[in-house]
Amino acid sequence: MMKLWFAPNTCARVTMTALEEIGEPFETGLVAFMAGEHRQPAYLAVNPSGKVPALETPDGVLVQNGAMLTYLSEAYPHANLLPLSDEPFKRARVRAELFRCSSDLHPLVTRFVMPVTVSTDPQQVPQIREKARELVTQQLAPVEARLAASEWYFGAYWSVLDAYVAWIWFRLTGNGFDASDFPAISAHYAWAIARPSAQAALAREAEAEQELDARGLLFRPQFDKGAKP
Ligand SMILES: N[C@@H](CCC(=O)N[C@@H](CS)C(=O)NCC(=O)O)C(=O)O
Repeated sequence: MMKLWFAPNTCARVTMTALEEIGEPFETGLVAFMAGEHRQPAYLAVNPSGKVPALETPDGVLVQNGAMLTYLSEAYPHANLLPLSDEPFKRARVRAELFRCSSDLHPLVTRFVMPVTVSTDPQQVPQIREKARELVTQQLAPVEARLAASEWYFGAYWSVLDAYVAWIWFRLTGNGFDASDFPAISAHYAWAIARPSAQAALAREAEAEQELDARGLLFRPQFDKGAKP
């Protein structure tokens, strides 16, 4: 059985949604950031980067959302996690969209939500957030264009890109990002999180949050206004 290492509200939600979509039982391992568990040897042995998610598979451990999602889409083609093709160029195009989320958008989202990762000087926070907002806005433009043209990221059918964009949107708007310039992404968010696989992932997160809360370890980003999907 596969095991997903995760923390609630993080990008691990995307891989968790993919696993729910596949529909086979999987285990989870909760990483308590507030207890520094992601920096402790036990977890560093799983993911030396000290980040979630990490996925234990029958073939070994995988890290990086992009790698996990590609692996899962190929290992479980019935789940239609990503558009599959025999043509290398078409496959590369799909990966480029995945990396748009994991490599372009995600680091900017982190800068916006947790400017402390850039500078611990409180006076610099407004500037860091404003620059991140500007760059996120640029990077979201092609996503908005796609979702204005079709219901799902790749057209008529759901894919894990829809889960990825939904997580990015949750993270941004839950932390003070102005949604008004992105009506298509806003609308897409509502139906992306209504999908049963997304709801199942959110239910697992809610359980994990209760567990962390009971241990006094519930993590909230500095700018979290408490927005919940
Ligand atoms: N490129 C990695 C990014 C993973 C990542 O940044 N995860 C965040 C949560 S969303 C994390 O674990 N942060 C903890 C830290 O960096 O200390 C991926 O796509 O898997």
